[in-house]
Amino acid sequence: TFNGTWKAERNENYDKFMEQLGVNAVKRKLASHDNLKLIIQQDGNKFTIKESSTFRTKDTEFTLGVAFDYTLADGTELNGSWVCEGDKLVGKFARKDNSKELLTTREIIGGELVQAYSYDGVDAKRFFKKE
Ligand code: MYR
Repeated sequence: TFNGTWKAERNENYDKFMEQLGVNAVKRKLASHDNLKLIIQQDGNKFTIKESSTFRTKDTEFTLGVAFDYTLADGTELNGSWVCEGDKLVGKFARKDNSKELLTTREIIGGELVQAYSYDGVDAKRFFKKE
């Protein structure tokens, strides 16, 4: 289950990933230790994600398989959806400004929530520990 409060602990290749997205160096530096916390609540096909970081707090609700709009902390707008594949959540989003795909997955590995990201040939991961 994804339910719980998850705090970002470490990143893999996240700086390169953000660079590919076009995030400038100053913001990337801040974003690399943004104290991101996700409070995830799943009720059947419905998810509520309460996100908080040094940049903002944001509540997002979505239903698996149903597309929704989501704005990144830097203002980049996405549209897409999450689906469930086995024990994995798979998110397929596209940037509204250039239509390029942003793929992301969430899975629990060894008690950690691992979120993987892929954009324009660059892959990254963030690892979250349960609070
Ligand atoms: C959610 O489930 O938390 C809401 C929808 C997430 C959409 C995809 C998130 C990609 C995040 C990329 C971070 C890049 C930072 C510049």
